[in-house]
Amino acid sequence: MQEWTQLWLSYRPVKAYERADFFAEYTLEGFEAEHPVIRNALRELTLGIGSMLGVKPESAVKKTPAGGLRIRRDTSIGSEGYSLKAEGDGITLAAPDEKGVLYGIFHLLRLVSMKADIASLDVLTEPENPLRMLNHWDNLDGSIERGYSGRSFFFREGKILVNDRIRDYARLIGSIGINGVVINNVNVKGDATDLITDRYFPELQKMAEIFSGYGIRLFLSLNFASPMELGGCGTCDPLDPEVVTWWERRIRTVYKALPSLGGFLVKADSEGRPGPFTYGRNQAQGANMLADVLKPYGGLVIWRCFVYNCTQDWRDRITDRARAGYDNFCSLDGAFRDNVILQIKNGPVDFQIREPVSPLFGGMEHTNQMLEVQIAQEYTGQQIDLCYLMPMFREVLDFHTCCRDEKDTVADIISGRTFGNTNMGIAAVCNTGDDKNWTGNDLAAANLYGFGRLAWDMSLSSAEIAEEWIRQTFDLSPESERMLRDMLLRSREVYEKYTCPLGIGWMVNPLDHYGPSVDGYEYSRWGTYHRSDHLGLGVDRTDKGTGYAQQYRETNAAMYNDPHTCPEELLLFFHRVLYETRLKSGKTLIQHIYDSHFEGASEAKEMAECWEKLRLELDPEVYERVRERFRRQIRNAEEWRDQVNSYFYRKSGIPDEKGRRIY
Ligand code: GCW
Repeated sequence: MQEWTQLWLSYRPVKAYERADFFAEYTLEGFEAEHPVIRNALRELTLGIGSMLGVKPESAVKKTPAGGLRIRRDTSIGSEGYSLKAEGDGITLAAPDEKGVLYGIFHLLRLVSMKADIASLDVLTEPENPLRMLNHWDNLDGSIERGYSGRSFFFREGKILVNDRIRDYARLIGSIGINGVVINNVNVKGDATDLITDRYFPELQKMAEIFSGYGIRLFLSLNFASPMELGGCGTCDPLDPEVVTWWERRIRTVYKALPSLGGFLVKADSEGRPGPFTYGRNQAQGANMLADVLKPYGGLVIWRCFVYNCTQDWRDRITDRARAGYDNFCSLDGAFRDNVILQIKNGPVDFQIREPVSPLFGGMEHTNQMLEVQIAQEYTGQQIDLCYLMPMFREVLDFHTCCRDEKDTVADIISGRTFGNTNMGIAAVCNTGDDKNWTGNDLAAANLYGFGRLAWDMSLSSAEIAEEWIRQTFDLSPESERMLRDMLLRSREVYEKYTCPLGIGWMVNPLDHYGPSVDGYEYSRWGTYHRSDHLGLGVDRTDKGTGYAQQYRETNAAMYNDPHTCPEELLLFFHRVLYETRLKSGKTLIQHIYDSHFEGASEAKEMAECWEKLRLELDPEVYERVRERFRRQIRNAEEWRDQVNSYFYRKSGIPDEKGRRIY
């Protein structure tokens, strides 16, 4: 029995493919067949084409092939890019480097697996984001923080695993263009602190080698307090010479063992993790100290901006967690070394189903920045509920920050187009684990696939990505493909409808973050309040409230500040609104809450019914696995509907106009 699936790389036979002859032979010009990346690319070509078309691509080095696949070096193409062109009886794949060849081969395999016609193929593509990363929150004991797909395939009981699954993981993510992976949780504790010691170097070397064969650089999360925890220093003050010397020695040893290491991801001064604040230093002083130490080795410091006060008093209405990222970082714009990248969550709070875009995008002009999104569905249904996230990511990427007259979107900024920075990109908190199907819910793999594709090409639409993924993953009739695509495309909105209204967020069960608990965080220290009472709800983040809206550039600040121009889906994020206030739909706020919750729960049921229609076309195991998740989603949606509606009915005393059942 197969221990794990191959997701979109399953290479099912493609019948009657007209262009099988294109793949019978290949030539390689300007590349060494023995280069690890080329070797893997050719191995993949042989595997994929053999399995899909029953043809074994032969090397034609010594002959002059009439057609076939011609792979050649072309340094006029941007790094990691490639072109594919159908010419005569064959195809030319041109690339500037080995990685371009690998990506070009995966592109061809994708086209064949989608049964696309390649006779007039003519593509030139270069990745928009220099860094396209996955962040795993895997712990050394094998658990995964916010993991919904089993246990870690990197770690078990304090040991690093290096096996065939790691290779398949590298193939899968290499095929969608991922070029950097952080394997351990940003909360670095216990054994994980030792990852920068010889205790783990031999396995890390093997892992880095497998990764680099697929164009991927290994990164590690780092414990800022290592000088104290490992080195016996009395401090980890970034300006203390003893601390700097300790880091210099340690990093020298690390790079001696792991010369290809990309660098480190750091969560400092956040949710109890140590950082420069303890010593009265700012975030730039902390990050720059590490950056200087890493500089000689070409290492990067990816420094997270998730820095906020997590011991707030709920009575305090002045402190606003949404403000924290900007308050802690924006004034430091320009103060960071060029090998520091600030990694910024898409929203100002924490990966909710609906948040505005972080005002740090467009706020900082002289600092390398990466966007951080979360495909691990912590707050978006935990890979039980269907929630295809590309529509959300598209909204973030397309958001106009108004920092310039043109090229002002988040996509422009993170790709370096706006300010000309080079160390830029995008990262996702990953949704994988050692479950047979990698992502728990088979449909959640669309988020992994989609993230990689979008990171490469930010002009792809959510629908295009869904279609590609479906075609490569399943074997469905065109009508069923469309139905599944439509399910994916509407799923985020459905989830939003039955959970938190109009951008208010939270209302989840504390700790595990699945299912409703409207007041779960209302009287806690986490700074995530909805402030509901008998008259209304929402947080006043305008100039009369916490002033968060003023962190945006002028046009956006004015738009958010006024409830009439604030996008309605974010209304309660920015404004306190009374239950009887009319929305643009003409409905009152309270009626909107009732209606959207009834709708969301019934749409969840509809999606489950759609899935059931696909039964005969699906592998029974996949069908059952997803069906079981839909059953749980329906229960979850009903629970959300009833708890949220009852809560607001009890607070407001206003009945549902349609007289539906509220408890
Ligand atoms: O949303 C919170 C999660 C934590 C996580 C943190 C972070 C890794 O609940 O589990 O810690 O975000 O992003 O650092």
